[in-house]
Amino acid sequence: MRNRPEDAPLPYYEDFSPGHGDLPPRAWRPASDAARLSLDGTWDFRLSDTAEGADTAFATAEDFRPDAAAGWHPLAVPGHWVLQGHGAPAYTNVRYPFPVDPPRVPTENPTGDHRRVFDLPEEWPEDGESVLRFDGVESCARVWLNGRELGVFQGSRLPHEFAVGGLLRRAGNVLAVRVHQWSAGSYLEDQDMWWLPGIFREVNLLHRPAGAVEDHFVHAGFDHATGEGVLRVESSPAGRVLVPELGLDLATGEEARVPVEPWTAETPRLYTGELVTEGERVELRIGFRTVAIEDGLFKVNGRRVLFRGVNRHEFHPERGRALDLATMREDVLLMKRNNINAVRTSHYPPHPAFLQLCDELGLWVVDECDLETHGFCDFEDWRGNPVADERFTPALVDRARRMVERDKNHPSVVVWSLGNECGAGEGLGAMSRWIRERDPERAVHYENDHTSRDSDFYSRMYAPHAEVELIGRREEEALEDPELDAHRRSSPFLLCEYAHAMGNGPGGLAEYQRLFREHERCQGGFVWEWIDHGFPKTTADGVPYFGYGGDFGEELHDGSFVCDGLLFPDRTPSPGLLEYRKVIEPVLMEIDPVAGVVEVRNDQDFADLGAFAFEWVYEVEGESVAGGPLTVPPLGPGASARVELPGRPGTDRPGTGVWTVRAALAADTAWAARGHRVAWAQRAVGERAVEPAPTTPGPAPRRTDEGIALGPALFDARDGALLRLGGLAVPHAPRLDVWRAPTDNDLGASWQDDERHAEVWRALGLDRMRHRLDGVALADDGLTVRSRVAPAAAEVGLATTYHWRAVGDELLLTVTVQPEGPWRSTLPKVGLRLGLPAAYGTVTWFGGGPGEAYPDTRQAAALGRHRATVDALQTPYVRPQENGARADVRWAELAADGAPTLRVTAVDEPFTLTARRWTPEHLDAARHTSDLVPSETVWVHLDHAHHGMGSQSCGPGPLPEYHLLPREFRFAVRLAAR
Ligand code: IPT
Repeated sequence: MRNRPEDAPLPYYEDFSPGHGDLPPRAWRPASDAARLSLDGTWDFRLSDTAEGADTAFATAEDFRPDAAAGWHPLAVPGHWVLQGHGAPAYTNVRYPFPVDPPRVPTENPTGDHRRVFDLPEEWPEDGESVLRFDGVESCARVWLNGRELGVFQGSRLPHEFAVGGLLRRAGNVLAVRVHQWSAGSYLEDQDMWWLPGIFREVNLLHRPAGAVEDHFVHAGFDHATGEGVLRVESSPAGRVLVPELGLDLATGEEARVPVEPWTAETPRLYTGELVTEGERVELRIGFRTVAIEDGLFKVNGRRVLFRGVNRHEFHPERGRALDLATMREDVLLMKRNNINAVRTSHYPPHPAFLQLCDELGLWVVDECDLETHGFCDFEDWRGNPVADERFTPALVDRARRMVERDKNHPSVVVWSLGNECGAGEGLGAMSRWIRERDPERAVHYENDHTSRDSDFYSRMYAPHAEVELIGRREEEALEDPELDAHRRSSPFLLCEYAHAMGNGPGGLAEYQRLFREHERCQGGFVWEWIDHGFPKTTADGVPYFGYGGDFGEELHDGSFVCDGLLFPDRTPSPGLLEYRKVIEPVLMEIDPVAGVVEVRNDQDFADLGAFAFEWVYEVEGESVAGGPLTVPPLGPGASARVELPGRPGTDRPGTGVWTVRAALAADTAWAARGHRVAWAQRAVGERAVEPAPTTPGPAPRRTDEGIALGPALFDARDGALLRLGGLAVPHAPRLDVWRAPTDNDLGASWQDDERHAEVWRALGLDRMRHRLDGVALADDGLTVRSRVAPAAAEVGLATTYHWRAVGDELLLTVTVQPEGPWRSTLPKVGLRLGLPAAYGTVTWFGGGPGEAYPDTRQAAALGRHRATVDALQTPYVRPQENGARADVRWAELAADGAPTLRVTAVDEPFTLTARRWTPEHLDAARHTSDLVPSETVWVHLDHAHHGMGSQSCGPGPLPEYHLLPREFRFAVRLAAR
């Protein structure tokens, strides 16, 4: 550390300004005929603890050699050095991981010196200019080429370019970049994610021939009244615009009107063209569409749009935010295949190639600026907030400008978002004014200033259903200022974040979707968030798991809050994604088995149903009886029709009959193959959906030397516990269970005012219930075991009676639960827990599946016959918690090689089935998946009721109808070992 005189100006990395020396921002282009040299690859790298800990000879000295002995190592660029063995990633959500004193940053400021030597390719032109382009560097860079300093910049996820033509040599160019992890810019980049410094996007050298395109702006509107596209391309310098497919050859600045197919996320029609100037040909991908706020609605091409969106951070478990093209493509394909039609680029402009994929494959994009100052919310009235500090305003406007200029030619981008969670301030106004002036053809979004003064939307995050409904009716509470209130009340409504997908959940998606369909003002939302940001680690014994905040030596961190996505870190879809996919299906179908019809509604905004083929299937007890294609007219958007089903196929197969209708892609598309399922509906018609309790009396229990014998079973004479059923010795007899390993949503977020359920449950002791035996009674109608289940130190309890009867080779177990004392909390669940030997590793069931389902997350579960191993039934939430329940089960069989199969049949009502190799207590104690060690027992849960999931890990808890309140419960199952 060198001494700095007291009165010296602050260094560039503590400067409020965005930097100096670089060129004005301009449009990103998919392709051009100008030469380009990628500088990606292996660079030399050295890490220092402080910003000025090492001298700058690496950048300026002609004879410098990056010696291993002097701490130089190879480093992959693009990449984050903390993911390549130098330092460590760190996670905080709201809090800045350094003292808050803008624009100052800590002396401990990890600084990476990057150096790369390159030659120009043979064919690199001698004439013209050359530009050095950085697509993303976190958080502040100082750049030298061939010993000459080019400038400095801040603004991590934004492009920065320098003119370098005069400095280039044919061979042996030395590019040196000093990157500081912390800068004044860090105060503007307090997004909820890992802090990952480095040159994490490409570095390119771009040739700029004389007369090359400096910048261009494609204006491609769609006049929905005439069906014409309206094209005008601004360019400097001027040139010509060619769109052969439309027969267009016009001058830049000139307007053309031609009949076109419009661009929408559902029909992403792009026209390829070219912009030709004297020195360059630049590819154009033109999508004709017009965005408007009209009649209080956000419209594209004259129609209201419903966003079925997600918030997407850039994340890859090995590469952090240094995403490759294949991963970006995978994200877009996964979104499309899961019926998602919109993405908010939380909370920074993504890699530009991602937007190109959105153009091509069709997603509405809310492009968000690289801005968040959330950490200031912890101080009184957001004291010190950079968006309310005019010294930061130039940097804010610079960020808005870099985003808009870079991304302005993407048809998929329909909304500019100023940033996330910055409270309110004039700096936001300055950004919004700059954007509106430069691009009046898109809408502007900002959420965190609830007056909506700088936004075309009334936008909220995590608003509960009831409030969304109120807003949908334009009946929200008024703002004090009548003018602002009038503006906000006439604005369309968005949930820029909702349904916090952390761990098990989110619950309540279907109910939100209903509100979006009912109220035209509610134009949908963006689930928080797309992917879990978990980094792979291994235990000392070599067991892999995903790490989260606190696993990397951070002194301050926010734990597993960084794992709250619809995808697991390795991009495996979580049950939450499957649920969302079902809830946002583009076709709604409702089967009326009595009338023999299915009501089909096209729930898309633009396309007709022509892309889909429909089919029907009739199954009995999960086995197909008949099926075939279903002819559905190509209904327009919003239209519906009643379509006749064929007559119910005759069959003598006994069991529950189920109609299923499905819509699938009729032909291959760019994002999925023909046959890919987009929607389905089901309806059971069964003669015996669930068996009623048998009424015929069975044999009476009797005491024997071994215990109490009842039909096929033997019970312990002292406590009435089931010991054996037929040939199956039961190691752990069924008994009442109310505990589940709290989910992130059960735990709730620390800032929640509402009751956090798991906290109440644990305080009450529901995780340590004791079972007191009150009596074992034998009677003609069976064996009755009475008990009281209650935790220490509590006056509440559950009087529980198990009544056993023998029916043929089966046992009928009826359980009654009567709450005692002043219960004031909900229950996690009510059900039975029993243990089988570890060999019981396969489960077959007729019920909901194939995946897990809870009361408010059960839309995606289809009634059918499913089969899985016990291991495959587990959902590997990054932080272990309750998971894996199969709902709506009519019967289930647990099988082991060479041992009798246990068959459980639902009586009166279906049950929820869970089987795992550890107990809820083990699950509760585990911090990572690697802590879950299989035991000698397969624990089987036959649950009668569960508390809902909700979304309280950040938003509202389960809706009241999904609260599991103590009351009298009575439920029954039949057990057989065959
Ligand atoms: C909201 C943030 O905008 C988002 O970045 C993320 O942190 C999310 O919450 C939670 O995962 S802010 C929240 C405190 C309302």
